[in-house]
This record gives sequence, structure tokens and C-alpha cells, in this order.
Amino acid sequence: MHAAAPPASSYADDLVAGLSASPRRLSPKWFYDEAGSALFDRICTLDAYYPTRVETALLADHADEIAAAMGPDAEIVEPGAGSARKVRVLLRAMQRGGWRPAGYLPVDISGTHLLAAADDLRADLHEVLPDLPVRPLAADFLRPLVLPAPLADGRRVGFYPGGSIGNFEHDEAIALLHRFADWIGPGGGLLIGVDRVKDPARLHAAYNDPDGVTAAFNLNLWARANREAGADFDLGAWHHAAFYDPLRQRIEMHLVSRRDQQVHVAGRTFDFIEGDSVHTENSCKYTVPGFQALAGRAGWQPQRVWSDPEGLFSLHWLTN
Ligand code: AVI
Repeated sequence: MHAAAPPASSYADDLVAGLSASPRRLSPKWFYDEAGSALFDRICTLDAYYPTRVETALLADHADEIAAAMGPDAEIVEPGAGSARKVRVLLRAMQRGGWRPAGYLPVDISGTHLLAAADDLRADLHEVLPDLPVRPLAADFLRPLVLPAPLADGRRVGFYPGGSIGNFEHDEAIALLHRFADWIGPGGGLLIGVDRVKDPARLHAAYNDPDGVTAAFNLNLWARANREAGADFDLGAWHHAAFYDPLRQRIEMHLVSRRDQQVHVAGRTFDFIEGDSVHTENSCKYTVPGFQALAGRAGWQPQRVWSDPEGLFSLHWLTN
């Protein structure tokens, strides 16, 4: 496995910077420690959280068309691959359609998790793709990163499912899509999952589940701060808030102080009054033409879109 440079900032540094800013905010990348990733896996199984279910069905239902669009001999690059589950549907379909993939290059910040995922994928696909080169790369893809030289004839396609592009503000999303275009190179493509603009009640329900799993996911930021950033957050003194802003077409998540309080982080003291909030995540939603226009600003050309009958989620195939 290749390993890139360690993260530029620690959680403690980022937290102190975010709590010193106005308005107070934190990058959603800090959600995903071991506990947070396990909570996110639970979110993906919730009835109210439709994106995982709908996107997985789209991949399965249109796998052959998607595989044909991707074409033969392409190496699939997946930034933020995590457990590398969804890509298996795609790899199987490519093999079935005779579009033999040249390889799979998953990139993820968590090296241990990535190695386990790569082993699991190799074992799972052993029968159908015994010789598939799998080249895990442990790296933070949000930082400058050079990929290993391409395999075979050098064609690459990107795979970025889950709607994670929505967790970036529009200008950041354009910058990220530019970066993907540089990795993929000319003649390649990108299959990307995008959550759609819809009835605000549906969105509200997806981020305010009745079992409080999303609230626990949000509050894990403070639990993590206590574990690894020398902080003393009282978790009972904060509550989860998630709401849809129809003008910005995005869900915002916040942690809101239930009372006046002082919190210490890495030797620094922060004062909060009741109702003060820390902005922890944006989840931007897009119309189909809205996302195509955004991708166009990063040099990608829209080719195909697959969506469900309710219009909840979209899978875009873009080429460069
Ligand atoms: C990872 N990302 C696409 C999720 C989302 O829906 O924005 C993260 C999430 N936050 C709360 N629930 C799920």
C-alpha cells in the first residue's frame, strides 16, 4: 500500500481555530473517526436516510449501462473509498458486460480500514475478477496528492458515490472536481452521486431521525474532542440541530449550547451562551441541471444521468 503525508492539522488545532472563528464552525471531515464512521454506517441503514438505499438501487438497476459508459480497460479511482462496498456492484457489472476493468485504486485517509477493505474486496470478487489489480492508497485526498502511474493503457475513471460532493461549498466542490479531472486525465470519466433538491420535509426527516443516530453522529465531534483534543465538553449541555435552508438549497447541521457555559480545548477557554451554535456540516442539494452547470465549471461534460422515479437522488456520468 502507498502512504501519503500525514494530515496537515490535528483535530485540536482545527477545533481551536474553528471555535475562535466567527461564526464558529468545524470541518465535517472530523466526523469520521472509528466511532463516527460506525455511526455513519448506522445512518445509512435508517429508513429516513434514503440516499444510500436509493443510490445502491440505481447502481444495481443501471449497472450494465454504467459499465458500458465507463468502457473497457479503465482503472477505477475512488476517493474516500471507506469500506469499498458500492464499487463491487460496478466491478461485477463491468466484468459481466465484457468491459474488463484494468484495476481499482481506492484512496482513503484511514490506512488500516482501507487495507482491510481492499482484502475484503479481493476475497469477495475472487471468483469473477481473480487478477484484478487493487492498489489501495492511504491519503487525505483533500490535500495535494500525486497518484501512482496509471495501469494498462492509462485510462482512468473516477467513482465518487454517496452525495459527499454536497458536503463542500460550491467553490470548494468546483475545486475538488478540478482535482479529480487532473487525476483522471483526458479521455476519462467520473461517476458521481448527487442528492437532489426536494420537499424540505423529506430532507428534514433524513437529518433528524427519531432514534437520534444523526444527533449522536453530530455530538461525537465533542466526544472525540474530549478523547483526543484535551477538551472537556459536557455532551448533555449541547443539542443537535439540522434544518434545510431553501435559499441555499442545503441542510445545515449545528451543535447548539443548551446553557451558558465554558469549555476548555487544548489549554484554551471558550465561552458560550445559551443558544450559541457551532456549524458542523453543510449538505448541499442540487437539481440535475444545477449540478451539471457546477461540474461544467470544473471542465466536466455531462453525458448521462440516472435517477429514481421519486427524483430523490441522481447518479451523473461526466467526461473530460
Ligand atoms: C457523507 N454525507 C454525504 C452525508 C450527508 O448526507 O451529507 C453525511 C451525513 N450527515 C448527516 N447525515 C449524513
